Amino acid sequence: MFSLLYGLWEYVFRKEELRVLILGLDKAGKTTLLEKLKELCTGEPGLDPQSIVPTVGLNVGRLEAHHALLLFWDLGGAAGLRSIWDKYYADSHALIYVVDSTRPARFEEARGALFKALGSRELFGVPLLVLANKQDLQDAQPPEAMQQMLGLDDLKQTFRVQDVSALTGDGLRAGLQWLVDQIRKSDRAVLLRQRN
Ligand SMILES: Nc1nc2c(ncn2[C@@H]2O[C@H](COP(=O)(O)OP(=O)(O)O)[C@@H](O)[C@H]2O)c(=O)[nH]1
Ligand SMILES: [Mg+2]
Repeated sequence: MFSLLYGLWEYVFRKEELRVLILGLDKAGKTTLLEKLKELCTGEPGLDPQSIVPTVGLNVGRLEAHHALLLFWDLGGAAGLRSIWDKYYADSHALIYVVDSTRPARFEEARGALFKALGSRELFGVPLLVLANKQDLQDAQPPEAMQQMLGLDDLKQTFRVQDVSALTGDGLRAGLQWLVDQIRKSDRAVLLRQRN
């Protein structure tokens, strides 16, 4: 009897793990973002930004926020490393795409890599949070300009552009809250639940 009730309790209150893929070009600020998210969610300081080195493989972060267990995958963004991105598509509930707002010269490359990913069948309907990063720097483009320059108005799925600084943490809580809300509303979450 106890185990039956416990099983029911676990079923009702168990927190579902939501998997979030973090993509973007190299040096966009993905790893700095993940470390800052860890700090915001746990209260413990993340890695010192000075000690973050370019990501070759994968960084993983497991965090609890907004009543959800979140598993983040931060993949290397250098051109030669982007070929492994698609191994993670099918299992992701949501996508965070990080862009360096101070580098207009790379917006076209960032747009190309994003649309290539979104063109994959395995990312169909994925909620997308685009982070216009490095807003602490003076020459950062505002999010409206980024939305236009990245051609996001052509997108079919739910998306939001959030101005953030991965270094200071500004804007990250609002972005994450939006993403978790969107995951909960998305048909994709239902599909992934059925598959697991
Ligand atoms: N000023 C500023 N620098 C940042 C920010 N985010 C990342 N950086 C810097 O950008 C560089 C690349 O960051 P990193 O997290 O390694 O980028 P990744 O290749 O996308 O993982 C590092 O020197 C970071 O300190 C930010 O929000 N503001
Ligand atoms: Mg990195």
